[in-house]
Amino acid sequence: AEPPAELAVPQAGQEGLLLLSRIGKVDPSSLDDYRAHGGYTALRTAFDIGPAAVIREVTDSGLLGRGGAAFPTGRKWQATASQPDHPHYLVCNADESEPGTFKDRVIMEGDPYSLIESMTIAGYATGAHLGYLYLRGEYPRALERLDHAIAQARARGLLGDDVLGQGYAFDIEIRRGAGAYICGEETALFNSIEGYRGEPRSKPPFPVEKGLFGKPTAENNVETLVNVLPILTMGAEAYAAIGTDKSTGPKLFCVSGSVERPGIYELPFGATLGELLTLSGMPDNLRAVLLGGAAGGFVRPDELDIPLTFEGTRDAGTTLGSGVVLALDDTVPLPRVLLRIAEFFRDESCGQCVPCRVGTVRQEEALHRIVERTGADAAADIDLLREVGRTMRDASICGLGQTAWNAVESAIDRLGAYK
Ligand code: L3W
Ligand code: SF4
Repeated sequence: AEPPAELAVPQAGQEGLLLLSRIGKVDPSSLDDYRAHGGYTALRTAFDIGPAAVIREVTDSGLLGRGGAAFPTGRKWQATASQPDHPHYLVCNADESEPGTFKDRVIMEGDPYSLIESMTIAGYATGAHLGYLYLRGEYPRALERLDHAIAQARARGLLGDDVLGQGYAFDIEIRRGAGAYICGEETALFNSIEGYRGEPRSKPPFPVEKGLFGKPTAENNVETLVNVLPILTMGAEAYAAIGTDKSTGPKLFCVSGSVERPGIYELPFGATLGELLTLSGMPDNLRAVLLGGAAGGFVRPDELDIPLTFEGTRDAGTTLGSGVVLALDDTVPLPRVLLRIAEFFRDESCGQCVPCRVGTVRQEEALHRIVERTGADAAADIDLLREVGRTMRDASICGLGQTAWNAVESAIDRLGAYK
């Protein structure tokens, strides 16, 4: 098969970046080069201060999960570390499948050792000795680079029975997904690793208590984990000074669609949507922006002053999700985009619960009738969409069903789609 194209990182090599600083500069196949670019200083700091202090730093930094749900990482690590049941596991969620999301791929392909170092720190803090890296199956280059990096780290005593000679044992195993979006949901991911169908479990119990193999598990997104490196090297206080009070630190944004310079951008939380789009070359005829991915929502060109923070997007009635910013100009047929999103959710529903299994089919059918003008009454179909959407949101087991109507709802209510 053709190797996948390298992804665009328009800011690659720019000074002052915290997450992308090594991308394009460091040789991703060289442990020595990683070390020459500051690699493994954070792990040394972690060993110097001990696991409890690492968790304290992460808590004080205000770091929130970057996979979309913004749960406090320090709280998750503390809850895992304090469980009496053993063993504890660390799971890195690298099943990056949200449409329009490609930030984790850039880190894994361009700076793979940073993820290995971060996972080692997370394992140390939470009392885990084994970390699973669950990688999206369609990321062959990331697999190759991570495989190589893990082997090198093992050979050089940075993974294994005695990491850095500090008496701490930690190793990483990669598990590949097989193309199912639902396996990015943390408990479906555990089932997939355990060899079962990738179906979400009911929560609670939360993974911190009963996760992988029924044991206490800290599960974090790739971007969440690599933020731990600047937190430990610069200190929680300096890190927390970046961004806003409630959304601290830097954030990676995945900009795609009708822009001149698509790719991954790193900005401190608090920049506005308009500032990001200006950086990436906004079109004059912008029609809408999909924020947060298929599970997110559309905003209008007159809403570009929305601050890119968890609280700012929530206050504006939308979501930051995993950082998707998909721009659509007025030549893009919006109803077709909505139909495509509905097809995606219908395809990816695991079918375990009725509201989502049936609702995603009914949603697609209604949108299809509206687009093809085969229905008797478009207004009645929009009413049906609302009813089905509400039921999916209220009664689905997991985030897929709960968010499957978000984009369509926002297109109807904010963009006036189908009028
Ligand atoms: C301990 C409690 N832990 C919650 C943990 C929970 C999980 C995290 C968030 O993701 C998002 C959605 C979309 N004690 C806890 C606790 N936790 N309460 O915190 O939990 P939750 O349930 O709010 O969200 P979630 O189901 O993990 C839903 C996004 O995911 N999404 C797609 C994302 C795609 C990517 C990608 O492709 N890279 O990230 C789809 O829905 O934004 O907000 O760990 O265990 N009391
Ligand atoms: Fe499966 Fe959908 Fe139910 Fe989630 S909401 S468990 S994806 S059927």
